[in-house]
Amino acid sequence: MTLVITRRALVAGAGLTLAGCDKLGNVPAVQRVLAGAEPLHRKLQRSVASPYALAPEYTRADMSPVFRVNGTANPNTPAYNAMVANRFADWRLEVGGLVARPLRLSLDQLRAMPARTQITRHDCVEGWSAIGQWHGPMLGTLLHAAGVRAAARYVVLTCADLFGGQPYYESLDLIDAFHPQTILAWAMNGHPLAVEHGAPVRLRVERKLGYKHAKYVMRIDAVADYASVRGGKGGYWEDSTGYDWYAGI
Ligand SMILES: Nc1nc2c(c(=O)[nH]1)N[C@H]1C(S)=C(S)[C@@H](COP(=O)(O)O)O[C@H]1N2
Ligand SMILES: [Mo]
Repeated sequence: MTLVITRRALVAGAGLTLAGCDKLGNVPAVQRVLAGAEPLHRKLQRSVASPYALAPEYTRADMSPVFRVNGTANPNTPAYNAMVANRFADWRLEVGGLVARPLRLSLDQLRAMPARTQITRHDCVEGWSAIGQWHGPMLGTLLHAAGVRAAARYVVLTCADLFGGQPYYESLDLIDAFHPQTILAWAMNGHPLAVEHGAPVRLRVERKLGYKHAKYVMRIDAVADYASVRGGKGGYWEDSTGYDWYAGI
């Protein structure tokens, strides 16, 4: 029962105005989830900042003249190269797992969705930051359309680039998935997303470190837990180097 109420509160959060976000943080059901059986470090992070606090947003004048490229600069697989050659006309974003209505969206369909524009700072653990403008629908809007089932607690994003034959992947809890600044960006600095920055669509999850911002997103699955996914730590870097899953900033 608690889960159902919580899920509704989170879905409502996706549609809130920015000014309303503080109020959502006070919803008892949301507080219960925060105080629930979460790992200690996550509980501590949530206790010092509202889960709906927003990352700072900047002005056009603050935008970095050069936004560094990190990690994969081109997936360069036969499947990806074929999609690039066809200007992503055959690309489809699949939303599945624990959802009532699985989605299969074309780039045109994604671009037709209501979108948010945000100028934010990207912080990479390798010691660099850059400010850029991102534009795309809130992930929450897609999850709402798909109808996340009560058993779901996380979303797993699977990418087009391969590491040792396995795709890059990342995961978020539903609070971060429905955060207003968590978007599927298809434009950067006013232009369609370039291949080196994750074309055609990459995640922006502005309260998190750089490696959570999955580029080349192909699939999004709602899951009850990520322990049974791949290495069990919730992401490519989490599995391979022990980087923190929460990665809050
Ligand atoms: N699919 C995919 N997503 C990824 C990566 C990657 O290698 N593959 N690298 C991550 C890291 S460590 C960072 S800092 C950012 C870099 O994004 P940028 O190239 O747009 O600067 O993407 C993140 N998302
Ligand atoms: Mo990074």
